[in-house]
Amino acid sequence: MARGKLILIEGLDRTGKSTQAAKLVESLSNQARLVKFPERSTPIGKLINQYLKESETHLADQAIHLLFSANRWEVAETIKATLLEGRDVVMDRYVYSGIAYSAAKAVPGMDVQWCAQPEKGLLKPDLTFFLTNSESELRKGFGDERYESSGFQTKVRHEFETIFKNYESQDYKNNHIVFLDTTGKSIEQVHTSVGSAVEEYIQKNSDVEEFMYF
Ligand code: DGP
Ligand code: NA
Ligand code: NA
Repeated sequence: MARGKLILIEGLDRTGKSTQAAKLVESLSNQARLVKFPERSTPIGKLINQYLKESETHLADQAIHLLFSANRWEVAETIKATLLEGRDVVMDRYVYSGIAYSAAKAVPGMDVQWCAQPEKGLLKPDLTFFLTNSESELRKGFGDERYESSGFQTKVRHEFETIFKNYESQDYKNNHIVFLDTTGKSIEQVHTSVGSAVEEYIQKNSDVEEFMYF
C-alpha cells in the first residue's frame, strides 16, 4: 500500500488557513487526518497555550521557541505512523510558522538559521501551500492572543516572505510549494485551487515512498 501524503497549509494570519485545512481533510478520501500546530492538548501544548493566552506568563524567547518545536516532535511519530497506514495528513501550520514567528522577534542571535535548527529531522511536507493576502486584509481584526497585533504581524509577514524566497532550495520550492494569494477570493475558490493542486500532485507522485526531512 502506498504511503499517505503529508500536506501543509501554512501562511499569514487571516488567510483562512484553518478553514482550508479542514475543508481539504474532508475532501480527501483515505481517512485523512488533520493535525493543527500548536497542538494545545499535550503537556507541552498546554504550556504554549498558557503563554499565548496570558500575557503575564513569562518565558524566554529561546525557551518558548524550543517548546513550539518540541510540540512538533511530540506529534512527529504519530504523523509518520498515520502516513505509513496509507492515510494522508493535513497540517495547519508547521515548521515555517515556527521559524517566522520567532525570527520576527528580532532577538539577537535568534536568526532564521538558529530558529530552524531544532526542526532539523522533522518530516518535510510533500506539498506546502503558502497562503498570502493583501496587507490591508491583515489589519481587519485580531483576536487577543500574544502575537495578534498589526505591528508584529507585519514583521511575521516579512519573515515568511524571506523564508519562502531564500530558505528552501529552488528545486524543493518548484516541486513542493504552492503560493496562493487569497485576496478577494472566496473560501470555495481557494478550496478549489488547493484541491486541484493536491489532486495533480498525487497523480504525479503516487508511487513516491521515501520521505523528505528538514
Ligand atoms: P494558531 O492556533 O494557529 O492561531 O497559532 C497560535 C499562535 O502561535 C499564532 O499567533 C501563531 C503562533 N505560532 C504557531 N506556531 C508557532 C511556532 O512554532 N513558534 C512561534 N513562536 N509561534 C508560533
Ligand atoms: Na488559525
Ligand atoms: Na491565533
